[in-house]
Formats: sequence, structure tokens, C-alpha cells
Amino acid sequence: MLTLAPGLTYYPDYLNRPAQERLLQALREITRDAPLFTPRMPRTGKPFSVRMTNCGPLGWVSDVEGYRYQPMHPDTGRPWPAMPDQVLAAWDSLSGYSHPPDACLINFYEPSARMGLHQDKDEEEFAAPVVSLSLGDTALFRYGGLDRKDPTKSVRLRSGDAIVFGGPARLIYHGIDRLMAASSDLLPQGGRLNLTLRKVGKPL
Ligand code: MD6
Ligand code: FE
Repeated sequence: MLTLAPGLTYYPDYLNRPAQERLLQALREITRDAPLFTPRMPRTGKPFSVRMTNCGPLGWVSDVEGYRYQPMHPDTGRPWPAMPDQVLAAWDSLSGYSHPPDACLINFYEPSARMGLHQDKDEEEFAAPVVSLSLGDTALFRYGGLDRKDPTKSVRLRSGDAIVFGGPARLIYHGIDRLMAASSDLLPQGGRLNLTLRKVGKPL
């Protein structure tokens, strides 16, 4: 484990190859029930380059109306599939938080996709961290501070790596600049999957 900044911890190789393959298989089953959708920017409707789906009681969606969590898939209207045990186990071992996550956002990056600098702030419970798991091609992950203009650093997230955004790092700006083409053979067609596990609501 490596501390990149106060509250920002990095776990290289958190999932070994068999665990990555198991998780990938679980994600394939999830996307059969809850297909990847193309999120759009609020107001402008401009599509993200990343496609998404979710598992767990709540899922994060974005469309012209705004960003929000909701219990149904935006295209199928069905509830999101359950979180795999492996995802719940990762939360238990990495979050340091005593309640289960209620959302797991699954981002799929084609080789050319990226994600602009943003904060994860659509949750109510900032006492819970966000736990992130990466599969497939290596990504250049940029992180900064609480102000968009703060200086940034980068770390390469490889298949199987985990990072945790908690405490003073919970609301820092971060994004994905680019993928490293053909850096992993986990996904037959290349690309990258990132899972972010969250506690959205305050515990009852
Ligand atoms: C990604 N990750 O790795 C995008 N957010 O593809 C995130 O946006 C993220 O990794 C909050 C906490 C950890 C993350
Ligand atoms: Fe994020």
C-alpha cells in the first residue's frame, strides 16, 4: 500500500490475475442484465466517451437533466443487478467504513476514451470513501486538490490496482487522461473497466 496524498491510498496489484478474471466474468453477467449506456453531459447533452452501467441498490446516471443516483437502469427501467461478493469483499477490506456500499459505478473505456477532471460529490455521505478497482489496459490517472486549479500529479493504474479516496482526499479533483494501448491482455478487445464503490446515503 502507498499513500499518494493524505487520504489517497494506492494498492498496486490488489487483485491477482485469477481474481481479475473472476471479476471480469461477473461484470459480463452484469452487463447482460444492465447493458452499458452512454451518459450525457447535463444541459448540453454532449455524450461522454466512456460508457457506463451500475450494480447495487443505486446507480449513478447523467443526462440533460443532471447527475443523480437512481434505483433503475435509464434504458431498461429495471433495477440494477446485485453487487458481486468480490466487490463487497473489496469494500470490506479497503474502505474502513462500517456500512456496505449502496452503489457501484462501472465505467468502460474504449482505447480512445478519457474522463475529464471532476470531483465525486453527488453522494450525501462524505465520511465514506470511494473505492476504485481497475481492470484491463493501464490508465494515466491524474489527481490534484480540492480546487480545480491546484497542481496535479499522475499515477498509472494497472489491471488489478485499487485506489481509495477517503478523509481529506474524498473530494479531490481527478480524471483519466488516456489509456496505454495494448498494455493488458485481460480484455480480448483491449480497453479498460473501472469500478467505483460508494456509500451514497447517510447510514440509517
Ligand atoms: C477511473 N475513476 O479510474 C475513474 N472517482 O476510470 C474515478 O473517477 C474515481 O478512481 C472517485 C474515486 C476514485 C476513482
Ligand atoms: Fe471519480
